[in-house]
Amino acid sequence: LCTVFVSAQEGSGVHQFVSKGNPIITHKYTADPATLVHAGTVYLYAGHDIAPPGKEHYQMDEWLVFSTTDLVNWREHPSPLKATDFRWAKGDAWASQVVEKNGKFYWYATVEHGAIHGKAIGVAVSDSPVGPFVDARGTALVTNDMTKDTEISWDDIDPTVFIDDNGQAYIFWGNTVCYYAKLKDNMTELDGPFKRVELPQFTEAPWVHKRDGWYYLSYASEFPEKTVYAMSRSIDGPWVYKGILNEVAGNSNTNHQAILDYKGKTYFVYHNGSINPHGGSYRRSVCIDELYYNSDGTIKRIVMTTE
Ligand code: FUB
Repeated sequence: LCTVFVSAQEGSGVHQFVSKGNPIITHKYTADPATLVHAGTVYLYAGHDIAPPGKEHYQMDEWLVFSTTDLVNWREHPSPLKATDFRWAKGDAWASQVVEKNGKFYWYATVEHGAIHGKAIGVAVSDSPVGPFVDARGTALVTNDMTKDTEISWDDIDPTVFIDDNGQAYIFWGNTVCYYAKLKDNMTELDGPFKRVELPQFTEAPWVHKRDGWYYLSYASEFPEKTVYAMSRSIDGPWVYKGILNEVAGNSNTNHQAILDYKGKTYFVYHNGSINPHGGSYRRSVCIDELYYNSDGTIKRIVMTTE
């Protein structure tokens, strides 16, 4: 891996680096980005790919957090959460997202459950966007034995949480089937039964955002994946498929997006496998490109500056 520029700040555990284009982080492999803006700062949460060269499977033990106020100069904070910080989990720090509600930060994360076969979703909480985070429940929020629609044991992955203008929070997640449910005001319990979202060729990685009265649900479709999106006037649908945002992102089967509004621009944050020679689907790297809307609210196809 090539290090762009890294300098340790004595004693703080925070490292600084300058991003010189895509991928934005080159001193370690980062995947499954999720972004949060808090008090004028962008926080980027990512999984940490550590599969050694030659291992063609995910190896991910912890999540990482980075912050910036210009998308160029970055700070890397000490890892604030590991999969095994959920004591009921046995590993696999897969995709996650952090949201803020009532001054607390809630981290919804995919892990492998230790006792119930398959992937599960936990939630950790902190008073700070950079942690420390602690398991908020002591048990999983969603487990594989709750959702019976598929044969696979990894259908309960990739949580994304969206808080609507009235304060109501929703969690969407899934692989092969996209599920969603309301969250209670405490953010740590489902509020009522979960439902399915009908979407064409849904694979995984849902991300929900809202703009000018439209709800947008972007997601990974097919495999290798492309990112596509649907729009709706209601969070409960019906969702109308609107097309492709980007094609397979350079040398990785997955590209797991987040959509970030910051300082008047919108950004498409995703990962690719472009760092050679080892990159690929299990050694991924976060990238950022601008996202543009058409006047009718639809989204233009992303121009990936790496390709
Ligand atoms: O990083 C592990 C898995 O790969 C994620 O949960 C999926 O979204 C895909 O990116």
